Amino acid sequence: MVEEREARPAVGVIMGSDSDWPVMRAAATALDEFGVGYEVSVVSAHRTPQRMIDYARSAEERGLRVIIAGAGGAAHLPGMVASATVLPVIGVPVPLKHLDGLDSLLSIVQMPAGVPVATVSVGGARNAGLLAVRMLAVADAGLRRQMAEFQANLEQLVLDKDAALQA
Ligand code: RP5
Repeated sequence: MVEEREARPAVGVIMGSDSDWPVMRAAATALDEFGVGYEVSVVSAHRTPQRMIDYARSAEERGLRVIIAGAGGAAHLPGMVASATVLPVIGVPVPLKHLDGLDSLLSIVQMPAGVPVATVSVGGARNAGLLAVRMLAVADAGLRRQMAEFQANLEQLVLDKDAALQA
């Protein structure tokens, strides 16, 4: 069940390039499933550094509560954004055609102590969306109920598949 929420987006979904969108849209889909408002922007650590800093510094006062940041290759966006905001940042390593996303993963996950980024799997944008929902659910009983329902459905799906296998 999706409930009505505040009009201002709670989640910022950003990515280093519009070429990341085919991977990153799964985060937006997950947020849609829970009725969580979000904004989507291309913000590049290397090509638009000032825009990245402005985005991170203004995020909290604009009402964002969580930032999902995806990037590929030398994927510095999630870590740099985390360094310029107090909001939780979830990093999505986007796989490019070389190195299978291992470069993206290592660029995002190996943060220095003091500047955390919650890194999901390579291409794991759906889990980034779901993790953002869980973060928001800490202070939102309605979202917690939705998440419990989602998990129960997930379990039922596996049980149904197993039953089909046994038949
Ligand atoms: C990164 O460079 C972006 O996040 C993207 O994954 C990668 C390639 O960008 P494009 O050359 O496709 O714009 O910063």
